[in-house]
Amino acid sequence: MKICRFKTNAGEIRIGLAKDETTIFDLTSAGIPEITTLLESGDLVARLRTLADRALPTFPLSEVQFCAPVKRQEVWAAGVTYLRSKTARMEESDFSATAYDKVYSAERPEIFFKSLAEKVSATGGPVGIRRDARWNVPEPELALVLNSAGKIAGYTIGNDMSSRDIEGENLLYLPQAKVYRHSCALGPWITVGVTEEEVRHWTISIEIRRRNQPVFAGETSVSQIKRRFEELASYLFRSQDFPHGAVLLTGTGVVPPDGFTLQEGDVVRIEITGVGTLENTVTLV
Ligand code: DO4
Ligand code: MG
Repeated sequence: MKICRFKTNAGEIRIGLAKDETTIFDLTSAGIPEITTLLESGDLVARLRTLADRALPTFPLSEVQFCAPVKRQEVWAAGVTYLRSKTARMEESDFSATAYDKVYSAERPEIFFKSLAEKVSATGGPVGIRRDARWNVPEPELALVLNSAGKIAGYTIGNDMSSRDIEGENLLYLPQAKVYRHSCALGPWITVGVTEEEVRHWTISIEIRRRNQPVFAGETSVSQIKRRFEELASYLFRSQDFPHGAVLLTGTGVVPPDGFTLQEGDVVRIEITGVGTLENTVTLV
């Protein structure tokens, strides 16, 4: 089952449940105030089934706009969880190569802060490339949607936009390489009621188009993530409280070739089987 936040033609933000490929149920009309409320439910799938059985109003998907599927959750990101990410980063920086090598196999994963909810771009919105960086890439990632107890309530798509030259120059610059205007996009759906084993069969693919021509395409499997999802979530929640829940990106396994950098106007399309497609246009920030 898939839930979302969406904006109506009248400009109201509402919570939706996918009815079929073209229609959503309006859960706001059933008294669901926010997506975070749903994610706290003990048996979310049963609750959604009960809601779907009621004659709720619907909206055609073609008449609404997706919002980012977060309202108050902080967004965090795990890194170097795929072998591909480790080797790409070791090549990008002699200076930090040992750190990437070590964290890949260390007990404690790399986890960093990525975004406040209100700064996240929705599908159809912008993703940024820094004007003081010369090597910018998208990072297509599976995102865990966690409730306030740290339990995985669902899964969405994340784009962890990154400036590789800034990151490669010195690891202490990581927050600047990772956190800036429009550096994070999420959505469109949160898929619920699936197990980690099922999700590990999903594929993550990315296509970047420039003036309507493909300039990069790549693909990986969620099965390539080295760590268990619960392990990543439990480290995020160690000595931390997230009263509204949190989103945790799980790292990238697709890295464009070293000569590739994003340009303003490029369209980044990330698809995860089981969730949908997150599409954003690159803007210079
Ligand atoms: O340590 C750098 C960031 C790693 C990252 O974002 C990833 O592997 O996806
Ligand atoms: Mg990343």
